[in-house]
Amino acid sequence: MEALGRLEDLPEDYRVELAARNLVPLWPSLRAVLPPGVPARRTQAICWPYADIRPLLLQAGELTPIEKAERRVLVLANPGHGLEKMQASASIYLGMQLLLPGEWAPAHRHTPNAVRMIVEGEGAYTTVAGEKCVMSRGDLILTPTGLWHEHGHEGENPVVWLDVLDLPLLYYLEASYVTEGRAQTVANTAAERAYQRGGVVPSPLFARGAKPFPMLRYPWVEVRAALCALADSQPEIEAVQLAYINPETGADCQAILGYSALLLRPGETLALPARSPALVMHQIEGGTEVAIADQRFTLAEADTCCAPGYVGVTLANRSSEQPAFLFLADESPLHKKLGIYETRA
Ligand code: GTQ
Repeated sequence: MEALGRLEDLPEDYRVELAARNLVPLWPSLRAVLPPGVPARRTQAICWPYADIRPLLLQAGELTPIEKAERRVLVLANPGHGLEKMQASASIYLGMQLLLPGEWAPAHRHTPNAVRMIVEGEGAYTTVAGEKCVMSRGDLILTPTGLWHEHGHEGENPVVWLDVLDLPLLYYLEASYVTEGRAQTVANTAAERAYQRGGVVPSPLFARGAKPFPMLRYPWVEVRAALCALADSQPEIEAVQLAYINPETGADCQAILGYSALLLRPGETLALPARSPALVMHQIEGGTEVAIADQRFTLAEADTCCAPGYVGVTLANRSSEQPAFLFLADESPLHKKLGIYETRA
């Protein structure tokens, strides 16, 4: 590929003329914005061990009362983007949130979509659009765009969860904002029970549900059991992986980021192909050796790491006796909608 003219090749007075009129020559930057073959990526392969986060998060609990934080979160920031950008990848935000017994994080709703993966503790809940979603370790709770949500805690010990949002994308689109609200009235609980069996959905008087987000809580006991059943029933399957979907449509459960749960069989090594979206991995149970290009991480329970797009990722269960369970988040729904989704061998 031919080298193109540089900015310095242009006469100073010409460059000044251009800048004065808010004009920029393309050719000195063309290769930077359209690099050959593989995109430029700021996203670095990074691991955030929970053992590092936990003491600092508990310290935040002592330093900053919930009233002064609204959401008491330490953001898992990728240094490749600059820490102040609060990005794990181009489109993914990750935060570890702490709620102490008796605390309440007030109701609001915002344009970014959020999900929570519960990391530790019992007794907390999120109320989403009037539905009280109990938080237990490994549960996935959706807070889709525009739905009211607030967090409360009726238990005895700190509760911690991982927030995953498409905030960086919405912020970049100049479409990220919040609306404050009053405490919600709990209208119903455990609507997820209506969708507990795969292949059947409620159809009262021949009518199907019309809610865009019918299922808000995906209990870990159910997902774990489904993973184990899949591993048992299909020993030849390439990967024991389940997608979190909208049970009414079968589509991804949210529009921008995609979520799945993965079981690594005892002793299993799984090579994920290089794909265009960035990928976040969070260890729910067990331990995993992760290889991302020439980087190596060891994930213990509650650890989180991320990989840029267009690189292969290899996952190896550290145990030869127990399965390992991972929660995966990626940008594939977005890439598919944009028509830029790719897998490379
Ligand atoms: O719990 O509503 O990590 O609004 C960032 C923004 C969590 C939340 C975050 C939020 C929330």
